[in-house]
Amino acid sequence: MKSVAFIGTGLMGRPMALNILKKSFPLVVYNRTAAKTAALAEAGAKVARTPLEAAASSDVVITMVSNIEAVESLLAGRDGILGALTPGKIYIDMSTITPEASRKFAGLVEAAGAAMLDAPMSGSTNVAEKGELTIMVGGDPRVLDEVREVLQAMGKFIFHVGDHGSALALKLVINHFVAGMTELLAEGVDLSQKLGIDASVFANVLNTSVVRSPMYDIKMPKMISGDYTAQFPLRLLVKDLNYITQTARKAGAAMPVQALVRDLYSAANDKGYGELDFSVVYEILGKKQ
Ligand code: NA7
Repeated sequence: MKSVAFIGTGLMGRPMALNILKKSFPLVVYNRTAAKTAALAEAGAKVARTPLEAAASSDVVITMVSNIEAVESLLAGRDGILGALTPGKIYIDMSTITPEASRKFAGLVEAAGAAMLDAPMSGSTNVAEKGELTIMVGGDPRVLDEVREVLQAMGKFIFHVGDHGSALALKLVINHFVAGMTELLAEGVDLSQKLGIDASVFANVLNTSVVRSPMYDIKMPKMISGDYTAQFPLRLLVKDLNYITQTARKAGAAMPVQALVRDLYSAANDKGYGELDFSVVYEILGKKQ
């Protein structure tokens, strides 16, 4: 059984690491803010003092952190993972970053003699807790085969997408839908309320119609109740929307709606809603009344 280092035990990382532990993989964890490893230590994980120490004692090293800068510092910064990525080791980055940055990191890892996969996922904290994430994988499929059981501890569906960065490219496309559809939902809820339509009738009809989405089942109650406890914090979606804009620009893809959607979420972020669930974008509409 492969030993695993899990680096980045935030909102998503913690339940994912717990699921690795539940499947009995030997696990060492590291988080910049050490207090966030407490629940994992209690569940039986070892806690490393540096990313390098975590990576040195493990066959597979996973990072699950906020953005490009975080991955870069954990990989190539002081006491970084790269120092321990010797031949035979596999590094999996599950953070949402750009395909371009990920390809650059894969170059560094391969130059050190190890292998790398980009493996972003679809699903928020509740799905992560159940171990039912959809995981997209970019990189050599033979490397994926070597770590499939580790990924299956966290995810229900594992898809190989293509070469380095391809899974992140797909992840950004999926998050374009996540953001756009939730903005459409917010507008639909707002309009239906202003037209006097009962919220539960609206929900029932929406979810038996051709535009139904499991995401609406989760996000509409948040808008109606005003309980925006974060499943996916707005600040991270805004980061993804900026990555989508950059990536689309370089690919020559015109995305006029994406630009509008990005600006709406950015406005909500600027209003101080960044730590709340991204469905809080609904509140921007409410306040226009
Ligand atoms: P969280 O809960 O915001 O957690 C982010 C994690 O990233 C957390 O462990 C942070 O450590 C870590 N982080 C952020 N910046 C750095 C730097 N510069 N160096 C080291 N570690 C850092 O996010 P989620 O768990 O919801 O999401 C993680 C990824 O999945 C993200 O890419 C999403 O878009 C999808 P901290 O605890 O702040 O010390």
